[in-house]
Amino acid sequence: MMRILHVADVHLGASFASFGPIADERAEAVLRAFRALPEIAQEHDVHAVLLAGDLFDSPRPGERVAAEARETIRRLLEIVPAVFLVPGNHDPLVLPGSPYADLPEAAHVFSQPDFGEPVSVETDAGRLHVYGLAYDVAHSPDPLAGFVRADLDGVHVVLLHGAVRDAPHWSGGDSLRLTHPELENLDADYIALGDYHRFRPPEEFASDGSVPACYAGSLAGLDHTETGPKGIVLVELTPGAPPRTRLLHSAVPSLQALPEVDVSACADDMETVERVAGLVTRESLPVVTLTGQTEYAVDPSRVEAELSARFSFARVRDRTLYYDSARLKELAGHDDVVGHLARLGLDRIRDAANDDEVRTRERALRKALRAMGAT
Ligand SMILES: [Mn+2]
Repeated sequence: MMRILHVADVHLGASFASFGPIADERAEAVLRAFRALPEIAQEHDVHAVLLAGDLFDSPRPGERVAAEARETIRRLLEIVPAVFLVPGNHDPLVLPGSPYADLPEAAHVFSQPDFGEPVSVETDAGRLHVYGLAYDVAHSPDPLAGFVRADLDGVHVVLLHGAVRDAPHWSGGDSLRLTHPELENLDADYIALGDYHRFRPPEEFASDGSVPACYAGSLAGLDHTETGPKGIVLVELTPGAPPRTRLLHSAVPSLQALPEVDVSACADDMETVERVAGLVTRESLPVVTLTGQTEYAVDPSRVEAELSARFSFARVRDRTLYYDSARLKELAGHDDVVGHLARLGLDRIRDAANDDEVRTRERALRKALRAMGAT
């Protein structure tokens, strides 16, 4: 059985700006996780490593990043007989000074826009043939049509960076576009994909294993939308059988999506914070959406600040509703400025044309009440 590490979308040199004050820390953690690849390759006794594009966040990511990549790939080549790379849409080979040109010679970078003959290597688990290309829309908009499986014994693997049409991240741009039938017809034992940032095993392409394609996903969430476990894929390949894949989690803290946390029983922001905190898995960074009809006016920025202090990073989206609360009705009954404000706000909410407008108007009312110290 042949074992391969499939890595994609590391985005070395990315700013991680969406992580605010911990952006630099996050960038360092991602770099550390990347540097750990040789140890992981050794631990799992793999026969080859595939990097499926967007290793770098930009075509010219700077000398430090280039040197780190060079060094890690050099160390990888001490562990495995072969490392294969394709560029991605973030790090195309179009500009001079690409860090891909600087990698150790034994690493194989596919730099041509068409599939040619595979690159073949001998491994302890037999021969491995890898096909790849550097997508160039101007040269060849549909390079998959040119794929020919070589008549050679061993395991045949295709390495690509591209967007599959039925994937949620499908979008325009100059990315390689892949269709389901194209992948199904590609006569390969494994199709290692990069571009989509969530792990998508072959079973998600076809439940019967007929499409041996897999997205490794990003090594770590690049922004707070990339929730869930991230890492690298360990692939086990036996000729004639569907590939078996397993996600090895990276050590970079993952973002935990908490899509609907009902906080209607919470009496204030601190109780809301406790409620959320109790749901967060150890070492995860919460990305939470608060819901429910509350009896107090949630201050999402305060909740986010408190959670960030505990978990080093948090994102809070507020979908709670307050306008139907007994507390607000009581405020509206006051014969003073606060009562007037509450009545005005409630009237405006009642006249709202849709749910979005309700939420916008409610948020405005909450802000106004908060400013008056009356929530
Ligand atoms: Mn990417």
